[in-house]
Amino acid sequence: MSALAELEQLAGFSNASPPAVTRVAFSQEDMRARAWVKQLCRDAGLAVREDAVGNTFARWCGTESQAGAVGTGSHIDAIPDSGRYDGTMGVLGGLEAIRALKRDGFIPRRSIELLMFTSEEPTRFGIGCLGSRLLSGSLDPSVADNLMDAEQRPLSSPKGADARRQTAKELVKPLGGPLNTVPVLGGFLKTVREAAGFRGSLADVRLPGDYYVAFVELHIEQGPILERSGIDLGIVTDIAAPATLRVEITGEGGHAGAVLMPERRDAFLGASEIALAVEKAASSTGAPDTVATAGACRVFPNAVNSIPSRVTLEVDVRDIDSDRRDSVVRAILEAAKRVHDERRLRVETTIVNADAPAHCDERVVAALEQAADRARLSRTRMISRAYHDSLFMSRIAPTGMLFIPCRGGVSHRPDEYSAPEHIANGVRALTEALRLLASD
Ligand code: HGY
Ligand code: MN
Ligand code: MN
Repeated sequence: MSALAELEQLAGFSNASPPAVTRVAFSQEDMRARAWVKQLCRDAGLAVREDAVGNTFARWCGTESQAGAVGTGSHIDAIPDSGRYDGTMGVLGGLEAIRALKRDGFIPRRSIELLMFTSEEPTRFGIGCLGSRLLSGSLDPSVADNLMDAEQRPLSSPKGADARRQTAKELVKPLGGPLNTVPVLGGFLKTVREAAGFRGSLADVRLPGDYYVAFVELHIEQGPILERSGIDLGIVTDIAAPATLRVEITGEGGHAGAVLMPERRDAFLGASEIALAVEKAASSTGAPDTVATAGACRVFPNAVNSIPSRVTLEVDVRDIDSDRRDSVVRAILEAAKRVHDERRLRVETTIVNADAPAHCDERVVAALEQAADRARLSRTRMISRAYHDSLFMSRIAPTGMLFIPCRGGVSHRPDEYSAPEHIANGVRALTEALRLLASD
C-alpha cells in the first residue's frame, strides 16, 4: 500500500534527525510537506484549495455536488522531536481510502473531501487546533491573527507593552472565556501566514453548518488500550476537554554567588512550586481521566551563575469532565497566587484556552462500527484523551474518529510506531466508512 511508503517520505520533511520528526506549522519543512501532499491529491484527481489560514481541502466531487459533503482528514504538523504517525495517518490514510474507492470504481453521491488542518499542535502559536478552531467559528479571527509567534515571543511581556495581563489574584475565580490574551510586541500569526502565502481574511475561514454531513478522522490511539486488548480499531465516543495556561513569573535576577539566600526572589523556584502544584491538583481528583503537565518552561537569562529573573511556564490540563478539569485549573491558579504572595514574585496567569469536551455523533459512530464489521475487524468504543481537530469539527458536523493501535501507546516521541497491518486495517475501515457515508 503506497500510504506506508508515503508516511516514510512525509517523515523526511523535518528538521530533526531521524527517527525523530519536527515539523512546526508554517516552517520551511511544513510548507514543503504541504506542497508534496497537495501534489499527491492532485495526482489522485482531487480539486485542491486552501483557505486564509492554510487549511487545505482536496475534494472528490460527488454526483450530487451541492449536497453536504463527507469530510475526512487530520494534520501534518509535528511537535519538536516527535513521531511520524500522529496526524499524518489521517491525511495519508484518508487519501489512500479515497484512492481505494476510485480503484474500486465507486461513484460517490456526496462529495468526499480530504482536509489537512493548519497548526493542530500548539507549538508555534501556543494554542492547539488553530485551523479547526477557525473553521468551526471557535476562535475570534482578530484574536487569532494577533496570536504571538513563539519563535519571536519575548520571555515575558516586554516593558511598556500594552499587554493586558491579569495577575493570579484576578484570575482566582470561575474560569473566564477561553482566550484572554491581547497582542503584545513581536510577530503575529497574520505576519507569518501572509509570509507563507495565505492571504485574505480569517473571518472567511468559517464553514457553514451544513457544509459537511459527516466528518471522520483516522488517528493513532496515542494510548495503550487497543494494543493491550488486541483489538483492531477504536471507535471514539468522546474527546477530552483541554485547557492551556501560560504562567509568567517575574522575580529579581542577580549574581548566583553574591546574593544571599534570604534576599533572593528566584523566579524558577516559584515556577517549580507551581509545576508541583499542577501534578498534585491533577492527581487528587481521584479520577483517572484527569491529567496535567507543565510541558514547557523558558528560564531567563538561563545562565548557571545567574539567578532566574523571569520564567514562562506553559501548562496543559485535560479531563473528559470539564467541571473536574476546571477545578484543577482553579487549584493551579490558587497555587500561583500563593507563590505570588509568599515568594514576593509577580505571577501573571493567562488562560489560553479552556474547551468543552466533544461527543461524537451516534449516527457516525454506528457507521464506523458497520464499516469495521464490513472490513471484518474487531472494534471497541473508547474515549480520546488526546485532543484532535475532531474536537472542533464536532461543532459544525456530525463527527467520529477511528483509532488504530500504536506500539506501547507511545506518541509525541521519536519511537512512535504503528505496524503496517494496523495502518492497513485503519485505511480499510475508513474506506468502508466513506463508502457508507458518501452513499447515504
Ligand atoms: O496534544 C494533543 O492531544 C494533540 O496531539 N495535539
Ligand atoms: Mn499531537
Ligand atoms: Mn494528532
